[in-house]
Amino acid sequence: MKIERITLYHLRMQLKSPFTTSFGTTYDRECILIEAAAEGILGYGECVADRDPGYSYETSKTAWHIMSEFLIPALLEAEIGAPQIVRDRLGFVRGHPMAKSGLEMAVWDLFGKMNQRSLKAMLGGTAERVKVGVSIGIQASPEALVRVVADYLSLGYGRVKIKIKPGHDVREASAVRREFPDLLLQVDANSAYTLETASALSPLDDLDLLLIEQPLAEDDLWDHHLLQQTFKTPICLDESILSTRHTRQALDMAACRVINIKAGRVGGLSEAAAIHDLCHARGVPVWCGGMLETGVGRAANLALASLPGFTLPGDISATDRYYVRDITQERFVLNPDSTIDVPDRPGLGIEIDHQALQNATLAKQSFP
Ligand code: NPQ
Ligand code: MG
Repeated sequence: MKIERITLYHLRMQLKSPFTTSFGTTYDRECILIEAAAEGILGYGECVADRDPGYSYETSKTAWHIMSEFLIPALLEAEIGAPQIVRDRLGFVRGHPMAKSGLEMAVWDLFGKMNQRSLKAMLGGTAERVKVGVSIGIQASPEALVRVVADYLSLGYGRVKIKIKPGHDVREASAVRREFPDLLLQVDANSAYTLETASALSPLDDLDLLLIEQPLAEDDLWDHHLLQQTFKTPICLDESILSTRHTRQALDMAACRVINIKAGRVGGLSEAAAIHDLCHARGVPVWCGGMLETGVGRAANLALASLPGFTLPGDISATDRYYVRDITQERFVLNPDSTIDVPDRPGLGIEIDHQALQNATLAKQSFP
């Protein structure tokens, strides 16, 4: 197969409620939708880089630049026998995993539609429904946080992740634990601590948390190893894990006991599946992270999370949790057992709501 045309859409989507992490507050989420055309079929992918370089160095504009100047020309030239070759084909560009991942996703969707196979089937997924949870931003006070958690529990979410940062950590997590003694609860610091300041987190070790996510700097596996030695609670790495190689090294180093897998962070679904395979073989639990995806990226997350090693609930919430108006026709709904059904139609299994897409589009460009 040869891709005949690729169209990029720079989107801005209004969140239903602001989302605050240790690196800032987001009101409007930016991303890039990729549309790849071949043999009369359209495949879609989502690049999860945001307007600001808070979670990662990539932004919607760096991703647009890297895709349009380097990645797309290489893809348009290539004979693509399978989605798995995209990773190698784009390997000449250093870094920029979110840009690569969005393009690869569009190729997976194209292939699935051409061959009448779901992404789940192509990746080797097994589950028909996947366990999910909700990620809750930093709130004004512990009391406000407890109220927001209660609201999500009433909607049926069985696992909650709360964002923390210095000054908004132990009191918040303790308040939630006191109110909900049996809740599956975890925290995410997005790299807000150092080995020194993380000593303030030691009371978290008595709260029976599922895990503590990315407390230290993304490029600091060794200090995560030192910190893990002082905690019973598993440390989970997110930002630090950019490849299967990092995964192996982090596990060999005992820098963590759990891995968060996001296709965008690791350069695509192929690499994400490879990290899953490595962890599964070593008996290390993994779960599917989230980047406030639109319905497009969320469909891919559900397919990925259907692989057998995804034993912890993912940061994949129902459509209602995110946007005033999403760009897919599909609404993902939460089942009463805190699961979401994995799409089983060809490719990602979604259809674009073209009116919603048009409303969200800031810029659009086709190549060639
Ligand atoms: C995480 N996600 O696990 C990420 C971080 C995150 C659902 O907690 C704009 C761009 C907003 C990137 C919010 C969740 C974001 C973002 C959160 C990344 O660390
Ligand atoms: Mg995280």
